[in-house]
Amino acid sequence: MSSICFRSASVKVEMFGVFILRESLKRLSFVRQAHPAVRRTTRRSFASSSSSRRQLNEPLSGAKFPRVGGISTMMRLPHQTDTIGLDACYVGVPLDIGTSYRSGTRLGPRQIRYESFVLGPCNYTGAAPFESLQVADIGDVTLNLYDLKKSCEMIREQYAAIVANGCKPLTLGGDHTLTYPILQAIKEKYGPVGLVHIDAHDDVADTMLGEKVTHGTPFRRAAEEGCLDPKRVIQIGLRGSNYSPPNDLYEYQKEMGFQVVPAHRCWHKSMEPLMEKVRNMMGDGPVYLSFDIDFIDPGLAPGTEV
Ligand SMILES: [Mn+2]
Repeated sequence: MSSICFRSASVKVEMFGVFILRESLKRLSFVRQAHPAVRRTTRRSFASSSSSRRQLNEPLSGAKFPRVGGISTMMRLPHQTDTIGLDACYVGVPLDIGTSYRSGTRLGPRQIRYESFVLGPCNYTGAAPFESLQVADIGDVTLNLYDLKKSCEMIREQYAAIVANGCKPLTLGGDHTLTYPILQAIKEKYGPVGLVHIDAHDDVADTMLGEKVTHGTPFRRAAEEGCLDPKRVIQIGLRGSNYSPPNDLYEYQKEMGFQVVPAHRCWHKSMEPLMEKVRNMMGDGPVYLSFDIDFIDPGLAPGTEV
């Protein structure tokens, strides 16, 4: 998602599912060992019986239908209104009434879909998710944009239905408030999950302007309600100015046992050792991935919120 340039507001991309994470990590290591042509052949021969029987969706090719046309779905995948038969689904949450600064992320899902038209089904790293997963775009959840708490309840209810059959949601946001009700729904089905949170901010405030539910509080609320497995939580990329001196930073995370990797610990070095650590931390349990566009330097992704 980092290739998407979205200028007007911050955008969260959320992914859930240990299967997807494990598969993509496997492929990232596999790609170093084989030429793409060899790898394609090999992977097809390993296709599971269920996926080889199924007709899997593919993003509509720009060679078959003009990129500027077609239905405006994520990656030009088919649209369906439920998750029947899906391993994973793209779903938008056009919410921005939980933000403390610049609004506009309600336009995020629509804009991410627009920018995704140029994406193909695989790339040079060897990632080819549509060869083994059935994926579709199920559109956006409905919200009440005049009532944040009501919207959270609506998100939780709709995500409970989305994950009920095991489908893994790939969420296009939307401000970070939305992660709290999604994690509530996921906990109902899977119990506490690991969390890989990539962001400039930790989003574990207790309150903002006296409110418990905001874009700066989702992970504290989720932890309080047992949605997270604290020993499998890692926050990567935190940076910027703070209200506390350096020695007092991350008190909450220390108390909870969360791992924190500030941005300056990522500079000028390979991320491979860190990713190895993340893989070991997460193990075989369910994992939720939350990616905030402001993890990317504003020089490359300007105009985000906070
Ligand atoms: Mn952020």
